[in-house]
Amino acid sequence: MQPQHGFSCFREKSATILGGDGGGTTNPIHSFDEWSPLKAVVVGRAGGACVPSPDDPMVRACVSERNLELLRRYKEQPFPSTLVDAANGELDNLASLLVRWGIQVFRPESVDFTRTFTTPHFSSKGLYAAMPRDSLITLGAELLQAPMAWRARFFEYLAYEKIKKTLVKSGGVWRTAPKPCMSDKLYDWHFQPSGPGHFATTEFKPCFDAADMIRCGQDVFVQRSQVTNLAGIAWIGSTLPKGMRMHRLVFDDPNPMHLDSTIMPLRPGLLLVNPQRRCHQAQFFLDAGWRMVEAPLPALPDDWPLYLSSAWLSMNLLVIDQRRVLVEAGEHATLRLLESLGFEPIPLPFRHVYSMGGGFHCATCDLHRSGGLESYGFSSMNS
Ligand code: DAV
Repeated sequence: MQPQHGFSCFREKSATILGGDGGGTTNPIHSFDEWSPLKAVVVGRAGGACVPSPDDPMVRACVSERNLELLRRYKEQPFPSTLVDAANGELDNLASLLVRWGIQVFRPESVDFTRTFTTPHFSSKGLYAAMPRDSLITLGAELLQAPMAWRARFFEYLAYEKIKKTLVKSGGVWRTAPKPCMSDKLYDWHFQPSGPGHFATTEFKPCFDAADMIRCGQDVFVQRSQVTNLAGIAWIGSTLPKGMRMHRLVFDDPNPMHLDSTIMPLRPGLLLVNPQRRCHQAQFFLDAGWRMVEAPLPALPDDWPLYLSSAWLSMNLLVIDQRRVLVEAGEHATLRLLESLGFEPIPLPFRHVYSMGGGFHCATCDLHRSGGLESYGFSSMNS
C-alpha cells in the first residue's frame, strides 16, 4: 500500500513511541486509536430497549423532526419487537464474526430499560445498551465510563457492571466520571434548535457522552455537542492519561451529537469526513499531513425508519486492522471508496441497528487494540 502524505498505512515502525506498553501488554484494557489491530471489544445488545420520550427537551434537541414522529408514536414503550429481534440478529452476527477472527468479544448484560426509575431530581425510563460507544471509551490503558447527558441513560452503566468486574479482576483500570444529578439546571428547558452554537445542555455540571471523542494516539479529539458541555470537556482534559492531549473540534452541524458520523480516522494520515459537516479545524489535520476524504452520500432509503440518528451512520465504521473495515452491506459507494483506498471492506447487514441509533462504531467499544501512545503528526492546537 502506498504511503499517504508521509505516513505508511500503519506506522508500527515509523511512529514516535511516547509511552504505553505497546502490543505485548497483558493489561486487558489498551487502546489508543481507532484503527490498529483489534483484540478485544464490547458489542452492544438491543434487548430491553425503550423508546425515549420526545417530551424531554434533550431528546428533542438531539433528533430530527422526522425521527420525532417515531418517538411520538412509541414513546416510553419497548422498541417494536420485530426491530429489536432483527437488530439483535445483526449484533449477534457481528459478535460471531469477530470471535471467528480471534477477537475477544464482551456483551453487556440484559437489562429491562422499560422500567421507570426515580431519583431525587427526576423520573424516567431507560434507553438501551445497544451502543456501548456512547458511554464507554478506552483511553490508553484506562477505560473511562462517561456520565452521559440524557436522563434516560442515567442507569445505562448497569448493563456493563459484569464486564467491568471481569476486566478489573484481571488488572484493568476502569474509571467512572462523576455523574451529574441531572437536575433541571443541567438543561435549557426553552431550547429551540436555532443553529450552531446553541445547546440544550447548560454548564451546571460536567456531562459528556464518550462518543464525542475520537482517538488518534496521543491526540484525542472532542466536540461540544448537545450531550457534551464545556465543563465536561474541561473535566476530560484535566484527567486525560499521561502523554495524551485533547483538541476541540467544531463543525458546521446544527445538531451535534457524537463525533463518529462526522469524522472517522481509518488509518494514520487518513480521515473520512462528513461532507455536510465542515470541520472548522480542517487545516489542523492538513498541516499534520493527514488526507481528508469525503464520505459518499448514505445509501439508506428515505423511508427506512431511524429513531435517533441521521443516515450518516454510513460512515460509522469499525476498522478491524490495517486491511479490514466493517461497512453496512447496502453502502455500495462507501464499500467502493474503501477499496480504492486500499482496504478490504467487509459488508455486513446492520440497518436494523441503524434504526436504533448507531452503526458499527457506535454499537461497539474497543477494549484492546495493539497500537500504542504514538504521535501522528499533530501539533498543539491554539483553540
Ligand atoms: O446522526 O450523526 C450519530 C450518532 C452516532 N453515535 C448522527 C449521530
